[in-house]
This record gives sequence, C-alpha cells and structure tokens, in this order.
Amino acid sequence: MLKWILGKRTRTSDRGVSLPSGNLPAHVAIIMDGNGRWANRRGLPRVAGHRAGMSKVREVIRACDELGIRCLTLYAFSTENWKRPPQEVEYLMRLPEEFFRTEIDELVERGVRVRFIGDTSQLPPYTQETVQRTLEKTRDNHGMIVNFALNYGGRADIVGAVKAYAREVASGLASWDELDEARLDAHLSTAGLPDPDLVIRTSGEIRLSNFLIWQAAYAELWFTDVLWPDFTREHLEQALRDYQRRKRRFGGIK
Ligand code: V0D
Repeated sequence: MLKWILGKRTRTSDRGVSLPSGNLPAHVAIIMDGNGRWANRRGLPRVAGHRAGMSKVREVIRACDELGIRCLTLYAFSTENWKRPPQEVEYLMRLPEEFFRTEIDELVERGVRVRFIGDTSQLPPYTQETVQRTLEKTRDNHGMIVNFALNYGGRADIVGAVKAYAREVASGLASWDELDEARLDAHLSTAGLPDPDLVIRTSGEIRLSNFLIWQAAYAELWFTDVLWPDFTREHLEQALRDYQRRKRRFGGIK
C-alpha cells in the first residue's frame, strides 16, 4: 500500500510499519547465517535449518521487490562451506533445484533477473544445470536483480579479476599502466552491478567473512543476533530504517 506522509511517498507493509522510500539502498547484500544453529536449538537436523532458510529467501526477495530495492545479493554458499559433512553439502546443492521448481514462476512474474557470482564450474552437474536454466528463464527480465553467491570468495574474486585483466594485457587489448580501480572493478564477478550500499549479516557474527570484500569497501554494515530462519520482513525494514537514518545524519554534517 502506498501512502503520503509529510510529502514523502511511503510504503506500508501488512503490519502497518511504514518505510519512507527516500534514501533506500540500491543494492542490499545478505549473509544468511544461523540455519544450522536454528535447527540444533529445535533438535532438528541441520538440513532442516537450510530448508527453513530457503523459504526466507523467497520472503526477502518479495519484500525487496515491493520496497523498490534494485539489487539483492544473497550469500548462499561460500568457498569455506565445502568443509561441511558431505551429506550436508549434497543437500545444499539440491536446494537450487527445489527453489527453481517452486519459485521460478513468481520470479518471472515479478520480472526478476537472476545472476550468479562465484565459481559455479565447481558445483555438481545438477546444480550447474539449475544455474543455467535459471539464467535462461530470467535473462530478458528488467526488474530487480537477484544475485546468488554460490561457491563465492571475495579474495578469489579479486584474483580472478587480476587474471582476466592480465589476459587482456597479454593479448594487447589492455595495458598495465592503465589499470586502475574502475578497470579492476569491471573484471570482478559483480561487473555492471552497483556496489552494495548495505550488508546485512544474521546470527551474531560481526565479520564480512570474505564476502564482497572489494565491493563492500564503503557499505553500511548491519548485524543482528536473529538467526536467518527467524529473519522477517520487519527485520529487513529495521535494517533499511537504520540505513536511512545513518545516511540522513551523514547528510546533516556534510
Ligand atoms: C542454504 C540460507 C536458495 C543459506 C538459504 C547451493 C543456506 C537457503 C538457493 C538458491 C541455500 C541458489 C541458486 C538458485 C536459486 C536458489 C540456495 C544454496 C543454499 C547453496 F538459482 N537458498 N539456498 N542455494 N540455502
């Protein structure tokens, strides 16, 4: 529902919490942590937490789309996550398939374009197939970008960008003298996306853990003890309000 308050357009969610639409982040990135802990606390297997976490992915995509966030990056699998027990990794690798099956119609209806960052070539073949199918199904959409980080690491992203640039130098398309931040940025996996303005991490850890370390250089960081499967639209709106307040304060002293 759209409302006007003090001359500002606001959106009101189901529970009546309103969020002014000014100064919203263009790009929100989320470290979705605490799924295993959520399950442990309930005496459930860890994979039950991952499943519960996946339904929060759906909820957060919807909320961001409705609030007018242009780009959402979700850290679904880090390069460190391979250290987990093989059955848990296998379960995680099947989640994209399930997500595709249950969510693709709504994503297409919303005009969402799905992208991926991270080394997807190392994922099992069935996961890579889902990645491809999702890309193809949403390629021509022009709405919000949902960017899944799968087998992603920030340092590897930077090394990959340097290597890609080196290949251009070797082939005579570029020179080392011309290398600057913008040109390196253009070779990262996130090329073409705005830098994240706001990084959210659930589950009480106060670290970036190798997530978008180059891109998040100027991002606002928002941490909560809430475990990812307990994260709601209200928590998201709280993060966005805090972001807006920080920006307003910053604007005041400039
Ligand atoms: C588990 C919490 C959606 C974090 C969310 C492969 C850990 C649920 C996807 C997904 C995962 C990936 C690609 C795609 C569509 C959906 C996902 C993984 C884990 C690891 F095209 N949730 N999700 N992928 N979890």
